[in-house]
This record gives sequence, structure tokens and C-alpha cells, in this order.
Amino acid sequence: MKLGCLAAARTTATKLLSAQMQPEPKPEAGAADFTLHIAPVIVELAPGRAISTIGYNGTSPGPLLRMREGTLVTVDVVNETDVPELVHWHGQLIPSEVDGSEEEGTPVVPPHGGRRYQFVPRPAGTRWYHTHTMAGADLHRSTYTGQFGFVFIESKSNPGRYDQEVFLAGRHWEPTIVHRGAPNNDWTVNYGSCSLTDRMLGHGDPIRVREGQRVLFRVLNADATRQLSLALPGHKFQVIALDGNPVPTPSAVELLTVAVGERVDAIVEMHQPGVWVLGSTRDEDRATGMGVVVEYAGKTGEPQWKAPDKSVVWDYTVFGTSGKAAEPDGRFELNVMMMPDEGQAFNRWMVNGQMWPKVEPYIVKSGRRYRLVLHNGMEDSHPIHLHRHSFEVVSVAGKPTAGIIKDTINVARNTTVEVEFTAKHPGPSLLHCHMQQHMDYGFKTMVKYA
Ligand SMILES: [Cu+2]
Repeated sequence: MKLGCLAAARTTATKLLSAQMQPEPKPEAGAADFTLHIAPVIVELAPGRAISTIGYNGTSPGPLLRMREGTLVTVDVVNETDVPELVHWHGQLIPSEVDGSEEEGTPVVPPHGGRRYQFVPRPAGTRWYHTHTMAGADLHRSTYTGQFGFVFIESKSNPGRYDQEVFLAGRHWEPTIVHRGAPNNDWTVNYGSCSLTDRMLGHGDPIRVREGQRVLFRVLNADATRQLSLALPGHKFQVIALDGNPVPTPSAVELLTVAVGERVDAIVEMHQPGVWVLGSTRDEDRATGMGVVVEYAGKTGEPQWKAPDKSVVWDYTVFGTSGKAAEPDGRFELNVMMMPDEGQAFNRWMVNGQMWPKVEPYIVKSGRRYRLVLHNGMEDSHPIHLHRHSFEVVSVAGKPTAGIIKDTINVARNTTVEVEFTAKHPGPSLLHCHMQQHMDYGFKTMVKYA
């Protein structure tokens, strides 16, 4: 990649996500590399469509934080709100004290106070940061707010050849709780608007491309509860990384499906001159803002949309290899159960028949490798996230695979997914569903070191 292209790419990213920060030479000893202010913000998704929420540094998404793998960073967090906060560094292998999870013992950032996070960023790749408080019935808290942003951890090696780099974070806004009937018979959260940039589809700048360019999209699902499926008519996504980690078999696909908390890095070769919608495959999501216009140089007109064929589905295993996992040192099962409808908003969840916080943690020994068998017998899908560790996907719905390294994985309804992790980051580690209303109401447990 040429330096000029990198500069251009950064301009694009800046345009889409309003701000980014790189560590600057410290003017004085003890100064932070980054400072995040948690405070009320108005997100103007479109003229007359302003969302009043909480964000980082006056924007949402928050600034893109560029860190260097292996180089200590200091982040000062200033909480200007009336409630305790936590900043979680999603996808990083860092100590519990700074991971940003109260369950692990990370101290909160007190209301109208501050706290310093210091850690060595790793591994390289597309990571993100977000609040890790519980929302419960308050849909103006936690991941329902605008408290999220990208962290990009630069590696020493070249991540691939591309001409532009574009960061996109999918989000739904204006949540309300509703009950839905069969087959789910559960409570779910509906939304009034969406965004993939800091504007709704049709507002803000398009992504401007030239024929022949290779554009690297770093896509994050920063939603509280909704899965994201994206397509760009006439184009394919060459998926090169999942959750920021290079995949063993980069493959071109028509559809990107990104569960809550996940990231997908994909390169698109621009060879269909025109004006297109890069957007959600759900019509109602596109209609309420989930998308961005891709505009080729010299082309004008209404942005075009065409849905991929219904037979096109997302399958993690196409990005894996056929290697067989060695027998692990230990094995844990995770079974999730939704409590029968109790007649009040929000369902409660049990893990292995236990209700948080009265759960038995999974006990691991340092240096050992463990298989986690994630069973989902429910009608909803669950994006399951393990803190402070990466895991290798071993099988998805009975299909074996190898070499895919992730920190969050979607377990589709009535499916079993197996993953393996090596216990090499001592300290309590949260294991939970990333859907906010599921983790709020019980869908979490812990991995602890003996
Ligand atoms: Cu869930």
C-alpha cells in the first residue's frame, strides 16, 4: 500500500466517522495518549432527525483510536454523566483490572469523575470500545447509547493491499420494548432509526470510489440487540478477517452478516461503475437509515439497490480450513434457557440452569486448552462473547472447521457451535451473550483460573 493511499483512506474514514485520534508525542510525563469524555451528545442522523444520547468526545461513533500492537497506551476517561460508567476494550487480551467489566473487578469510572486505563494493546486488528454497564429496563443506558467506537491496532506487518479504508459501524436507534408472538413468544427491542455511518442512508457524504480501486471495509455491529446483514449490489466482499483476525481462507461473498459485537474486514474491488446502496438486506432497516451510498467518480443518479438472492447465506466455515482440532484438555457445555413468560417486560435467562449472579464459573488451569460447546435451543440467535481471550472455531452446526480466530460468535437458533481457547490470560473473564437485554437479564457467566 502506498502512503498517499493511506492518507486518502484516513480522510475517508474521518469523513464517515467524524473524528479519529492517534497517540501524540506526550507533552509531559504522565499525560495520556487518549482522553475520552463521556457526555451527552446530539447525533444528527438527518435534518430534523436528532438523537439525544450519550457519546464519547461529543460524537457517536466515538473517535477511531489508532494504537500500536505491543506499545503501552494510557487512556484517561472522564465521566461527565450522573451514573457510573465502564469502557470495555472489546477483543483485546488485557488484564481484568482494565478490561472494562465490573463482573471481572474493573473499577467503574465514577459519575463526574475520572479513571485511567493503561494497557498494552493486542492483538493487531479491528477492535472496538464500548460501555459495559447494564441497562436493565432503561433503554437510555449502556449499548443503547452512542458509547461506541473503533480501536484499530496496527501490526508491524502489512495487512493487505488496498486503496481506501472505510470504517462502518451498524447501529439502531430509538429503542422501545415490545412483546412478539410465536414462535419466539418473547420480549424484543424495536427501533425507530438506524445508521451505518454517522448519518442515515441518503444523508451525509457518499463513499467516493474510482473504477479499479480496492476498498477495505472494516465493518462493526455496534448494535445493542440487532444482527446486521449487508450487501452491495453488483459487488462481492472478499472477507480477509473476522473479529479483526486474518482468516485462513479469504473468500468472496455477496452477503456480510455481522452479529452484535462482531467485526468483518472485507475488500471490495470496484468494477461496476454507478451509484449504489451499500445497505442492510432488511427493507425496513434500509428505509430507516441502515446504509451508505457508494458513488463512482463521474457517475450520478439515484442510488441503486438490489437484494441478494434469498439462497445466499452467511457461513463462517467458508473462511476456515479443514484441519481437525486436537483433543482439548477440558470441555465445558453451555446451555441457555429463557424463563417462561412472566408477564412483564424483558425475559430472564438461565445459563446451565443457573441465574446470574448465582452461577458456577468455568474453572480453568493456566496453559490448558478448553473446548466450549455452546448450545442454543431457543428461537433467537445469541452472539456469545468471551472477554480477554480469543477462541478458535471448531464446528458450526455440526460442520467442522479450523483456523478461524474470534472473540464473539453467533450461535443461531437451534444450533450448537464449538470453540476452543487456551487459558493463558489469568484473571476472571466474562462469558456472555452480547445482546444487551439478554446479558442484562441473566445470560452471563464467568471463566475463572484455578
Ligand atoms: Cu442472547
